[in-house]
Amino acid sequence: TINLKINGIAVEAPKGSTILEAARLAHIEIPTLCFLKEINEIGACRICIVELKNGKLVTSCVYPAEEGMEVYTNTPKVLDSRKKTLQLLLSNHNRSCLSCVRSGHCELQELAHELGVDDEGYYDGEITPSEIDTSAAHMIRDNSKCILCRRCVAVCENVQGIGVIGANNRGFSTSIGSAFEMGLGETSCVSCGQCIAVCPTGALTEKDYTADVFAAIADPKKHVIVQTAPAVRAGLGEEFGLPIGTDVEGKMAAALRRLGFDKVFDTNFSADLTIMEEAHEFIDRVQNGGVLPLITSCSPGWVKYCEHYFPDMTENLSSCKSPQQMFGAIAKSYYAEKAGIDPKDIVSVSVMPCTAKKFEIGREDEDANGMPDVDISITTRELARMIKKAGIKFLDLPDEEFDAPLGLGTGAAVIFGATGGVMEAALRTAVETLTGEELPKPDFTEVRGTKGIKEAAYNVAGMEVKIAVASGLGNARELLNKVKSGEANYHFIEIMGCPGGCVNGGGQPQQPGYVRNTTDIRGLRAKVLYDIDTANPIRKSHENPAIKELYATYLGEPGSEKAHHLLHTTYVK
Ligand code: HC1
Repeated sequence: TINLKINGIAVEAPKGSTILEAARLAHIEIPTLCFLKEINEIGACRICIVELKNGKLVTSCVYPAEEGMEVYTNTPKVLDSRKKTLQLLLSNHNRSCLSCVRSGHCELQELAHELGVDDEGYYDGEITPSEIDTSAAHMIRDNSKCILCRRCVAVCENVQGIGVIGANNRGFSTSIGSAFEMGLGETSCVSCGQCIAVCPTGALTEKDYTADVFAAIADPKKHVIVQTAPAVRAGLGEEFGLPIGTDVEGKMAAALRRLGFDKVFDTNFSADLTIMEEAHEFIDRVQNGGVLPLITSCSPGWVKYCEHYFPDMTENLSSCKSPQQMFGAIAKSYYAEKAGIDPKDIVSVSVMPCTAKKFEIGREDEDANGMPDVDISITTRELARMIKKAGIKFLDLPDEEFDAPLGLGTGAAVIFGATGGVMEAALRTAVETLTGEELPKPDFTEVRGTKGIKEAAYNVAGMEVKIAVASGLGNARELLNKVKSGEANYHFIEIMGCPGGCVNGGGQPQQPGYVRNTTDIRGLRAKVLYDIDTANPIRKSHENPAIKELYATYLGEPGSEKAHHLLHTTYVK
């Protein structure tokens, strides 16, 4: 360790700490803007400036804490420097805070309050000309609100390994965008939305479809149903001030009912259905010499990535649609028939922690009933916006249940939202199917946890089954390159596009940089899902009574012709 003084207080910090980290040990949070730990450590924005004993100003996010150092974080010189930095940013910023979707939880706005920026008109003048990019299916870039912190560039390049955005031009004309000023929709962006998740301002936002949902609900001719992804219940509460890692499943169901949805269903139902189909597909490929490893296909960012970057591996992708899409296909066939509703009158809405789901609903071969399986996909953030707009007092709501039958899901389904969860759910069903015996306990703990790549091997009915799990596309690339080179060999792989899985999806509540840098957000949210799993009396997809009935009365067996028509899809190379 090393010993230093921060604002006159003695601090002992681990060797290798930055001043920012050492200050945290003294319970002082130095403001940051561009800094994202291990992702964007460029010391560029200079908001985190501190003063050394010799009067020198240094950027604390990258400057090493040293033995005997004396650091001051709040001198007039420091505060003045931070304010000037902020004023420079604000002088080239579209300050339409009243209408900005990030107002109230914008990191720039928060700093402006903290640092006492008091004359907004002072910053009037020329700002770098920019156009709003709406070309992508899932998001909007408004560079008039960009502060060039480069967090989006770093997460796209360093975490996802994609790199479709970067800085164009120089000086006052600098802007973030794609090469040759192409629209994002023209690039090989996979719609994961991790750039939105890290953006400190309103420069990057999902395409908002909340008005379409309100309009559908208000239309008396429409039967509007909603499904909620596993991970949404683990994130939504943050939008209402609850601590990260709060389970709001019951309040969420209550809120959706009060918003006016005709039926409040759950993607967990169709996650169980996905397991039935995917476990069957896995066993079939193993027993009949099919293409292995089988790779999961429920994460649309990952599927698009596979198509763009590993096109020779699309045959490894499971032909199963994602749970979102399976839900939609079943809602407009089985459910419509059962309820006596013309599927044309159904508006199928999904609430997802994901922005790529907005892209997925428009993919080819996702329209089993001659119409889109899902009509509108909104993010966790958009749902929160709707609840607030409707004046629903979320925190005061009682806990309510989902509606039957498409609201019934098992513990296996809810863990889909955390990396490793799909694999664990599939193993619970595949192992029992292959052995014909009940598992002594359904937990496959080797595939849990937020590590980027996980591996395990299981002896199943005399066969060694090797599996791997990767989350985040940088990790996916690493894993797949090993598979391609022959360095690693597996039977079954789970890949999720976002690091940590859907709990950390691009549509989840945005947490500011200082929280992201200090909190295991994905771990806390994942714990919610594992706790729900443990508490559920039914923890295996094949034991879901609503799924059993669906097969018994409608689909026949997993992999049947009808199941194939409704629940499976195709990929482009
Ligand atoms: Fe996911 Fe999935 S787990 S992809 O992460 O397979 O988005 O939560 O809904 O479809 O079930 C997302 C989450 C979600 C699907 C399921």
